[in-house]
Amino acid sequence: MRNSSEERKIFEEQGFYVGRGLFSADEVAAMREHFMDLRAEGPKPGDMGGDKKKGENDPLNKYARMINMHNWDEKSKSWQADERFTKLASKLVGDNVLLCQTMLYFKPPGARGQGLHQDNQYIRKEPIIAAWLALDDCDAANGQMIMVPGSHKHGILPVKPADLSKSFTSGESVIPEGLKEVGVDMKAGDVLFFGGFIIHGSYPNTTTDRFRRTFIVHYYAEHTRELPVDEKTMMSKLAAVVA
Ligand SMILES: O=C(O)CCC(=O)C(=O)O
Repeated sequence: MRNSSEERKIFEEQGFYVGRGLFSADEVAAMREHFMDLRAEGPKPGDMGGDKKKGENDPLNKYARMINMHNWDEKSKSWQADERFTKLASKLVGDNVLLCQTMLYFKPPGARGQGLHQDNQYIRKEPIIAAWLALDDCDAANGQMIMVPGSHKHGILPVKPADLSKSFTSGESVIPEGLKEVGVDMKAGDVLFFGGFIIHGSYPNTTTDRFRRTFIVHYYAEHTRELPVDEKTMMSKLAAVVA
């Protein structure tokens, strides 16, 4: 096992850190079952899904992304506070962490991914840190996470429209020249930690039979500050910027 200064060095250098095997097979199986049951109950507050016009042809209409489940689901409320997330997140960010949001991506076979972005293009507080728990094994075929190492050293970057045939969200980040995308293979139970400035996202799930489910918690560092308003770097202003 690495000590905390090695973990932090890796996080600061590449912009992310993968904690391997932090959750057991039984724990992730219980989470998968719980969230599939919740999804089967019907719509939940804040669902973000597919293209309604496409009906059953867009799998995200049936498996919309859930957000802020901790507000109405006791298990999510308890899982987001798990010390395997909070202790490592605190070490990596160098401060105590406070809950920002919870999310659950189902990413069923055939689903689109999410255009590459910086979380700070959505959440205008810095620093923040995400803990992304793989509930299934993830690889290129089922739409693993894509990271752009080193992009976190470029500050907040401009946004542009995403390719909606590949992304269920409408914006993506401009990627600084010379930086390369890397896919992160993960096993169910691994946790990917990443900060608000690193460019990341995912491509479609091209399999016919494998979900790529993930439970994601974003935390604020206690010393977090507001990022200044700057329309060209804000996803919420994208329509205005491109209009
Ligand atoms: O899971 C994905 O495909 C993208 C997740 C993401 O962008 C995030 O958690 O900030």
